Amino acid sequence: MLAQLEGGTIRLTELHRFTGYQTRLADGPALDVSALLRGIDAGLEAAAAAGGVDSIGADGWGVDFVLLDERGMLLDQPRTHRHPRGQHGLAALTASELERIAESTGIQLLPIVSLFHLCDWAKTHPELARKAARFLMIADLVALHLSGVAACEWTLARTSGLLSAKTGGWDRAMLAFTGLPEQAFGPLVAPGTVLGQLSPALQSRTELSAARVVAVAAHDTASAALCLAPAEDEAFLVCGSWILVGAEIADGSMPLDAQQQGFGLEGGVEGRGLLVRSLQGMHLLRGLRDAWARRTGTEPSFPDIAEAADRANPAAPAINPSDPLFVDAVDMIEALRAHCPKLNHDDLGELARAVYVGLAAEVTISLDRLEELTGRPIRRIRLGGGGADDPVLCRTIANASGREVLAGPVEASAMGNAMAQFTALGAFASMRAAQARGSAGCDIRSYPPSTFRPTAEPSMPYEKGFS
Ligand code: LFR
Repeated sequence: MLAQLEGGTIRLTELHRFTGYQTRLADGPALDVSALLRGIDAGLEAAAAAGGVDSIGADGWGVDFVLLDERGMLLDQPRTHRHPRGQHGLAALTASELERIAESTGIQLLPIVSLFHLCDWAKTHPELARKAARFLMIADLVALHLSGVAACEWTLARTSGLLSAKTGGWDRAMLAFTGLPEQAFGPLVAPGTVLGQLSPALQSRTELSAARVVAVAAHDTASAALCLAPAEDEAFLVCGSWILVGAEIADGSMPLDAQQQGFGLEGGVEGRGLLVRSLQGMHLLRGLRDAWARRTGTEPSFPDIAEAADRANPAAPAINPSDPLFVDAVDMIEALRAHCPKLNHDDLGELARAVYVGLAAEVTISLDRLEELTGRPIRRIRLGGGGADDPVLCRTIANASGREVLAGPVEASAMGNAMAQFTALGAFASMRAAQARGSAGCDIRSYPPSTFRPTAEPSMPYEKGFS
């Protein structure tokens, strides 16, 4: 994304979009790092063609990581957070160990957390584990590729389950759980830190001239929250593959009971904490689209799916999207059938509606819990990410939760990323100042709640999902 500052507001233009860096090995889902970095380089070439840039920053999804040896080579092909090893790592820990992890780190105890993946990987690869010289999250790996500087950006490292919620630094007891050498966990840097310059090799390869590489709020959720800037009586909802429901609170003060209610405390910018619950999100609709395309030979568009859901039988059941069954579902229609046999799996609209209504119900439950935990009423929802483009999702959430949804921008993370860069370059006095003006040009759509509340029998009690 190209970000340009015009009269104090930020304008985003898409330069290059790519996929193809997710792959599947015999043991489960993995990442193709070369494809990822090739896509980044193609983006740099597009930036050069657009006239060049002053700075570059990488943000990305949480919890996925790589391990490098002392020559900077991958020790093993990274598996994604959807890989079953996270579940194995978590299951191997005792209840008191898990309690200690929850207390020290403030994380949600989900199988996707890096700590659980590392525990299992180190146990099954003891030889390789001994050689681990550098642990990096994916956006940090991209920043290393850009700048040659290996650093762990703090909001992103926070998703690993390896940082102390009290000190903000690596938690040595957590590192000990992983069984990796402590030295592999290098310096942590705050969002807004200038890491260095675009490496000379990349400059000549992409024809992009010198640009600063900035560590932004590298966790996409933290960048999105920075853009969405929720007020005291607002929650943020970042709707991508995962849906993150949360509110900003003072960092370091985990409300009592928050983790039992499925929430964790993550890192925001300028000392803010994000009280967040992760729900499975648009991944369910994407999986449904792909499975439908395989069955019928025609790929429905997302607007087609949303429209079909809108017209579907209102008496059909809804699903609980937090069923672990969906995390790594290879065939989403089969997974929906296994989860709820009563659904008509030959009816795309009925399947999609079950997802929409289930998502909206989980969001509503999360918002109600958030109100209780923070003691603050939530009157509005600031919704960013891909879901902001889906009127059926926005309307269903507004109606189910009885709260106004303010939807947009779709590229909330990229906008927050740009805010951190412009602040680091001195164009804004602080990230708060960037928040106040930066996204003023974004198109925000309002979805007021209607008095009609969709009801559907849940196929599984909502308490039973893993979050
Ligand atoms: C959202 C996100 C979530 C993390 C999920 C998985 O994009 O960063 O915070 O739980 O991705 O990586």
